[in-house]
Order: sequence, then C-alpha cells, then structure tokens
Amino acid sequence: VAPDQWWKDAVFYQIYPRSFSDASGDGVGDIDGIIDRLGYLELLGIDALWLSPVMRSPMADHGYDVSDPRDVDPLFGGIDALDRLIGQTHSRGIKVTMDLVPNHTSDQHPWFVEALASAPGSPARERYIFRDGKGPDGDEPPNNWPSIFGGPAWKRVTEADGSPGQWYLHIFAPEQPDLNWDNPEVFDDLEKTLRFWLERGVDGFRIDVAHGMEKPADLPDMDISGVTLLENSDDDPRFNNPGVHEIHRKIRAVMDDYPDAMTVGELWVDDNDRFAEYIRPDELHLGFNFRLVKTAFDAEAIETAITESLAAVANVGGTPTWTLSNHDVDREVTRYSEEPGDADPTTAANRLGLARARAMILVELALPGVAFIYNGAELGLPNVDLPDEALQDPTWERSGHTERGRDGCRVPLPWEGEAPPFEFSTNPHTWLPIPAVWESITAEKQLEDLDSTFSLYRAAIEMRKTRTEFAGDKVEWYGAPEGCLAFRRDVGKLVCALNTTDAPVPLPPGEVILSSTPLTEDGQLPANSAAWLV
Ligand code: TEU
Repeated sequence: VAPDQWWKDAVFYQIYPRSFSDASGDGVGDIDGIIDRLGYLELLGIDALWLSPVMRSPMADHGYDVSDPRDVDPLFGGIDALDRLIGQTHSRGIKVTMDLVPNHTSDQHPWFVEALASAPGSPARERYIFRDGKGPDGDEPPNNWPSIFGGPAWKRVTEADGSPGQWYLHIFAPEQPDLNWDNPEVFDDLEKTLRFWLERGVDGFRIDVAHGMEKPADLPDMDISGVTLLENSDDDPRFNNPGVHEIHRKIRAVMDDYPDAMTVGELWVDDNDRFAEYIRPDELHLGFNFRLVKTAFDAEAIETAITESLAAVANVGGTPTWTLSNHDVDREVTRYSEEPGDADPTTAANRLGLARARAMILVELALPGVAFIYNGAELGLPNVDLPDEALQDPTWERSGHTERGRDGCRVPLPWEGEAPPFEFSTNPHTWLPIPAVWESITAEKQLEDLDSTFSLYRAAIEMRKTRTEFAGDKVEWYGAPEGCLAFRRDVGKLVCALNTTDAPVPLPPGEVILSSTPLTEDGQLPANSAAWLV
C-alpha cells in the first residue's frame, strides 16, 4: 500500500500547454509560460498539474502524436524547462503529472520510419499493425473501421520498390499509427518511458486512450451504423478489448516501484461496472469518469450519474473521480447554455451556461474523490466558434469539413489587459485567436473580484481542503424538491444542494458557507444554483 496516497482527494488542474501561457513569444504556450503563472495556480489552490503532452512531436494532433517519448519538444522549451517546472512546482507543494500516449506513436517516430523502410512481415513492421489489403489488388482496407477523426482507420503505404503496399492501422489521424501491443518490445519501451520520467521527479501519469491499445487478433469488421466522430461505444472492437487489462497490470507492476506516484486512465467507457474493471487494485490508480461530461444540467440525471459512479467504484475498492470538461469536449459553460455558439460572456445564453457551470463546480468539489479542472474553467470561459480558416483540429479536415473539431475549447487563456492577446503572449498572432469580448473576464479582473468565477473556485477549493465537514467517502441523499438534489458527506456532514429549475426553491436546513449565486431571498436557493451548508 502506498504510504502517501496524495491523489485520493486531490484537485488536479489540466494544462493544455499550447493554450495556457506563452513565454517565448511565438504565439504558442510553453513550459516557461507555465512557470510564470505558478503563483496564479498556487492562489487557486490546486494540488496537482496534469500537463497534456509536451514530448517531442510533429504536432499533427498537438502533441498526442509523439516522436520521442523521452524528450520534451523544443516548441515547449525542451527538457531543461520541464526540469525547472518540476522543481518550482514542487517547491510550491504542487505535484506534476504528465500525459503518456501508449496507444500510438507519431508517424515520425524512428520505429515507424524504420517500419516504412522495411519489408512486409519484418520485425520493424511487427511493432505496428500492418496488414495486406483486401480485394484482388489489395487496394481495399483490411477492415471497415473508421478513424475517430473521420475517414478510414487504415492508410496504404508505398513499398521500398515503389509498388503499392500494405496498410497500417490508425484509430486516430494517419500521423498516429497504432502500436501492436502484442509485441513485447512495445511494453518494454513504455516501461523505459515510465521510469525515465519518474526518476526525473514526475508524480504520475495521465494515460491517453487507456481503454484502447489492445486490438482483437482477427480485426473483425464493426457495425458502423451508429458511429459518431470523436466517440466510441462500449462494444466497439477498436476499444475495450480484454487484453488491455493485462497491459494495465504490467504498467501497475512498474508503478509499484514508485509508491508515491499514480496513474489516471482516459476511459471513454459508459458502463460503470466495465469502467471499474480498469481501476481494480492491480490496474490503474484512477480512471477518468466522464459521466458528468455526458449528463445534462438536470438534477435527476446528475443524481443517477453520481450514485451509479460511486457504487461501481466502491465495488472494486477504488477512488471516484469527477470531471466537467477537458480539451476534447465543449466547455461546460457552452454545454449548459441553451443556445451554444458564441464566445461573448455577456449573452443571455452564456450567462445561463455560466450560472449552471458555477453550480456544477460546487457539486463536483463537494463529492468524495478526485476532481479534475480543465484550464480556463476557473475563468468561466465559453467555447469559441472560430472562423473556418482558424481551425486546426485534424477532425475538421478529416471529416470533410462537416465536424468543426475541438479547437473551440482550446483557445488561449485571457490573462491581463484590455485587448487580445491579453498577455497570453507578446505575439498578437496566437495559435488560435482570442476573442476581444473576453476583455471582461481576464484573470486579472477576476482575481480582484470576489464574485468572479475564479474567486468561487478559489473559495471552494480552500474550504474543501481545510474544513472537516468534507470528511467521509460516501454521500447520503436527502429528499429534495423536483428538479433539485441534495446530498451530505457521510462523516463531515457537509451538505450540497443543487437547483436545476428556473425558480427558487427552499434551502435545506443549515448555515450556508458558499453559494454559486448570491442568495437574495432568505432561505431560498436561486434558480440554476448550488450552495454548501454546514
Ligand atoms: O482522446 C481519445 C479519444 O478517443 C477522444 O477522441 C474521445 O473519444 C473523444 O474526445 C470523446 O468525445 C485522446 C486525447 O484526449 C485526444 O486529445 C487525442 O486526440 C486522442 O487521444 C489521440 O491521442
């Protein structure tokens, strides 16, 4: 058993490095930019950082295409910058976790370059998933699998002699060939990567596509009738194959040499019991539970999501986790607004979305377990509906311009000043344009405003860390008016009440210590609000 399971009730803050803060002035965020903002993160009160990938990468999927897993890309400042970040973050009492991408590599990774230069059937090809094509000329893909980003999941290569050749599998972009996890070299290399970063002082890893990696041996066709880009179902043969658990057990055996370090898997698994299998005691320490991302602002549905999540995780003796957004999904303000689309924080739709997002952070932070916050959520940022020419996510191209992709939630953060780029960078040409209408919601303005979303997050995190009322691993539900929920932590008795209706409702008994909306009527919880009581 780990001596210090610091992650068990931690608040993690996800940094999307391109979008957080740019020190070099090239318009793309970097590690020195993060170092410049550590004071802000300390003030917010978070326990740990999760950095989306900073390893060497040609950036076809902004770092999720890794060409050297044991180095940091010069775009982000190189490995010396990361060493500085680890040192300075630790000296503020904050942990650092990194993203690992074991399902695939970049097509520029030396292994893949070697595979392309080698003959069909050669050991170099056996590190990836190469197959002959179907049809008399082998000119049809080996099966019907679609890529998550659009188009087929197979690309045909040209052999060394110039002839049309085999196909390789890429569940994501063609620049992200899937590794063959049945080849022992693949795990051996991941073990090197794990130890490399742990020895440098990293406190843990987020594991990308942790429900992927293993593929069924016969690569059967799949039912593609209901397939949606950027999504997968539980029985999709591209994911959730039984052999994946063996991989997690091998990763855990390495991690157990570093008892203060943890893993959290990205698990797009809807069935809670199936999800929980990944966090059995000898697999991942934690798994991302996306139930709240997938649930509308509806008290009954939220209560069900929480109850089912807690029950499944308790069955395996695991730790619950909660998340409202990340770099792959629409920001919560936009999801909860009734007319999504516009970045302007002053529209009625975005004000409604923000009220609901503020309520939900009180729900998330009142629950037992781990909370993940995606950078910019603490400023209440909405998605940005970017112009076509700004879009960069591979989904935009690969879907034939039918899907706008994930850029809208990745716009750089507005820090200070009255106009873009709001001190995110000294360069006005930021990698995605920052809307001028964010002038009223910069970090600078929110830090000094006690009613701001930043101040709400800060107060909530501080209470959660310091007050004894948050003790207990379980929640007890109260009866609540229709469209509302109320639960209490079993030991400390903190009460969280949520009103998802459009009218005020009576508050449960107790003293309010925090509310997502100012309480104007005595004893009433306003519409689209939450409160904490003791
Ligand atoms: O995402 C994996 C993934 O499957 C997502 O596309 C997910 O299915 C979708 O967002 C659900 O709505 C991870 C990373 O988080 C993502 O940024 C990468 O593009 C992807 O892996 C490939 O590495």
